Amino acid sequence: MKYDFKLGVSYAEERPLSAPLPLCGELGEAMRDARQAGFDGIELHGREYEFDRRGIERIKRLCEESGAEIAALASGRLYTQTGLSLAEPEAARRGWVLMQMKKYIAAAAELHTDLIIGWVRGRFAADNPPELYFRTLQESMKELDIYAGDRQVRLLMEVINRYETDSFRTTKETLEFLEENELENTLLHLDTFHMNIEEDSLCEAIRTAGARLGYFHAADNTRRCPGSGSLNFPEIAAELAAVGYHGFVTVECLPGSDGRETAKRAAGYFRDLMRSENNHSSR
Ligand code: LER
Ligand code: MN
Repeated sequence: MKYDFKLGVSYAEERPLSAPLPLCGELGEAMRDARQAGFDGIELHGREYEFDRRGIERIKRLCEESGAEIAALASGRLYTQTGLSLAEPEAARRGWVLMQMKKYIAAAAELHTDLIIGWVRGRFAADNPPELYFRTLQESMKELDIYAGDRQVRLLMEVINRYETDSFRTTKETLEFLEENELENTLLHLDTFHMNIEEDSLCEAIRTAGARLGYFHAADNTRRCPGSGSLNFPEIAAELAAVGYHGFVTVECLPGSDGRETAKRAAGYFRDLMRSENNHSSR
């Protein structure tokens, strides 16, 4: 079976070493490093206000100069830096969050990329019990799904493990939410690190996602560099190919002592894996 994925790597201008972002620092330099290592694109973590006219023009120019695509934009920092989520029980606060999310979506449209919806979903709380949480989140997601669809942007709903979120921890649960709410522009985003904690079988989860799979994060079982641990990436890649996935496989792993080296190793690992399968299947 032919592997036809694009390779991406996660990046933020600044990051704590505990964040699973291999690349950081100046964006143009990170894009050049990513391309040299063998990646097609870079996933950008940032705040919505950074994507103003000037910010977008700069990113476009750097993409052109380096040949890097934007694999996706990530919205998690809106939540981690403000504590506000798409499930805010208070209407004015939720309205503000939606307005910021629309800025991310507008930026994604200009950069021809998609938007990750992960931590910004928020969590249950004493004043936001599950029933209210899901009702509010549904409203938010329906509004953003239409807004994104009108701009040819896809929303990528990341399935995240129980230690970081209260819901959308499995592929099945997340897929049901998308289907029940008829979110036509929202796709599943799987991450091998979270899947290894929550799913009985990683390959079965990929099959469950099937054609609704829109984005994929790769780290090994320890969340270190793919290929360093016990996850079976040849099997995972074969399953991605079997469901017809052609999107980005983005390395979102811990940087270790040298994030650039880690990124290089991860790209090399996936390039070898793809090359050997593609040589084999063309014989
Ligand atoms: C969270 O653990 C995660 O996987 C990220 O993609 C969210 O920023
Ligand atoms: Mn992830």
